Amino acid sequence: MDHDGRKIIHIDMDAFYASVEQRDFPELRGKPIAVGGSRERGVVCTASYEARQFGVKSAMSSQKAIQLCPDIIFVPVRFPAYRAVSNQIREIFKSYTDLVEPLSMDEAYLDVTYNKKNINSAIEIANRIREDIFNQTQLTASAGISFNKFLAKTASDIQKPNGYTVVLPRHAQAFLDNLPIDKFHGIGKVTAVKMKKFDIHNGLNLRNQSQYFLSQNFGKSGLFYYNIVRGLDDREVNPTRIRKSISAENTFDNDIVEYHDIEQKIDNVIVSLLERIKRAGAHGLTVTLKIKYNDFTLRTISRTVQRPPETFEDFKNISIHLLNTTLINNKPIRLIGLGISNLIDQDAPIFEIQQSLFNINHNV
Ligand code: TTP
Ligand code: MG
Repeated sequence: MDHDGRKIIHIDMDAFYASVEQRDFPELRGKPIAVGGSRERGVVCTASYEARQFGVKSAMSSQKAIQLCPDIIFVPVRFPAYRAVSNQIREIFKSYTDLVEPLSMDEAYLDVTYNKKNINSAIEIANRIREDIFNQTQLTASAGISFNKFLAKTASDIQKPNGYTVVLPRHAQAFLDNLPIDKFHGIGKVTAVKMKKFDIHNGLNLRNQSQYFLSQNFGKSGLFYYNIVRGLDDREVNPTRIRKSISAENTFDNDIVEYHDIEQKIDNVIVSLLERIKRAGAHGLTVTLKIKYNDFTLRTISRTVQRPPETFEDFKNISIHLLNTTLINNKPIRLIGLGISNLIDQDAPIFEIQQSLFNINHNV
């Protein structure tokens, strides 16, 4: 297998919010807990491993969680506590290398090909980092170790919690061939269902497809799938990547046409977006609505406002306005996305904010 000798580690904290809650409130240890939501309403951000045994997962409604696990305890989110841990683990990463690319509060890629401690073995580095994290935070993390980002990320999920998985170059093709299609990071739920309809159930099945077939059926992502299943991923670990936007989108199992349905799907996307915005602690001035029709034509339309929208209602008003401006009647829709960009620092005073802008892009 082709590779350039890089050593990439992906680290991801185990049941992050839930573990912090169990650490800080000993009465919750060993119990099934859900962070976020309440007995009455809402969505679970994450569940402790005790609750996962009952099938409770991230993004599940709290009602469903109670059905699966009647004794589940709901705990409110405490972002400042998670952010504090996030800062601690980033300092640990930086004591090994400056090539750290955080993906969210609880996970990051590290390129340790050259590292500050001159340790040759990436496995040793990953395990020292996990040990440092445990010693400093009393929390566990899992690691994936390989020669590119895709393999490291996919590997870190395999021995969760508190484990690590190594994918060496000589084992990579077998690892990928045997990997169920749902476990490929970057292949979403809807795409996985579509692949299964083509009888693509694992990496080997995927590798047997031509580049042409994959591009025809999966658009731009087709080439990415063609490459990753061969262990080809030359994306660099980018420590300066600055987050420019935050978005959420939803691809539907069945295309939708009715205005009422479209509105309801937008509501769902707003809920996901709000959660991501909160998690990132971000504020943005430009809202963009994206609609993909069933013939794969894509429309994006955006609006820039003077104060960052914060509430569900703020987003609803703007997105319905954008929807009404761009909607093509009776054309079935397969995907709706919503994002914010033009991110601002919430603590900085807002001196100059552009006039309200209105941009429409039609891309086919
Ligand atoms: P993840 O790393 O995806 O999940 P996790 O750390 O809870 O569990 P795992 O052991 O499987 O890694 O997400 C990190 C945190 O982000 C998670 O603790 C809560 C938050 N989160 C949400 O708020 N909503 C979501 O839908 C997901 C997936 C995560
Ligand atoms: Mg995690």
